[in-house]
Amino acid sequence: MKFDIVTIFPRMIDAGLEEGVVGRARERGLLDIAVHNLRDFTTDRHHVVDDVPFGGGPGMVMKPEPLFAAMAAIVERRGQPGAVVLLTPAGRPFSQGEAKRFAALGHVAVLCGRYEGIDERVRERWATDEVSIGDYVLSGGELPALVVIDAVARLVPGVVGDDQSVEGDSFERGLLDFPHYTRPADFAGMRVPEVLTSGHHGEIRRWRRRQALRRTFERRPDLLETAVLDDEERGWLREWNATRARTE
Ligand code: 4GX
Repeated sequence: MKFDIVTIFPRMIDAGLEEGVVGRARERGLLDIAVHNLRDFTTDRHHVVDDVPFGGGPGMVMKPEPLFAAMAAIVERRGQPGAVVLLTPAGRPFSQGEAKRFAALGHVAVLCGRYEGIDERVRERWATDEVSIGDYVLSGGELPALVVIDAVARLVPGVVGDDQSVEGDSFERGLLDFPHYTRPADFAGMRVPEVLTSGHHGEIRRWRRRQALRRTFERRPDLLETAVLDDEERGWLREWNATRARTE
């Protein structure tokens, strides 16, 4: 999987991609990630990347020329990406489904904006996808870019050691995760649920499914609209809904 990131803060991107499973996957050659410093694509003495907005108003806008030059260089040196992703609060909400789509493309370029945003002509010519990581305002697209790259990279075969671990990820199943415990079985009187130490693997799986569903029911009922459930899980939901209806 190939990524190209365009930013005025390349060290911020580098730092976020050096650690953990993504860092190790890069070392192993599973991920080919190139970070491009936008200032390298300026032609003026002071490496200026922003300018005042036409029409007036506060803040600055990223100039089109360096961004066009960076994208042209990426296509030339690295090939045509399957997607050019612009991080912006005005984008489609990022999701596990979007991450899967990007992973399947094999080569993704990511544009990190700063200031009030980028010249609209960059978006028109280059952006194939506009993505938001959530409804809050950040100072730039670098942190969202790291979020997107991390979520996509984990879906590349071999990046996460254990494929079953990815399949079990909460949003892969459309439900929140179940609670996890490790040793000691008794920590200052706080005991691990007995079923987990019972060795009854069928009962453990059942308990975990029920806990995952219960958490989703309580915290993120919106996810239940699209979750794939079996008969037993639908039965649990019916019970919990009936209890809620009776106590309201
Ligand atoms: N999810 N920001 C981008 C500057 C900007 C604005 C418009 C391009 C177009 C954000 C988010 C986010 C703040 C990153 C504004 N660049 N991005 N930046 N939330 O808040 O993705």
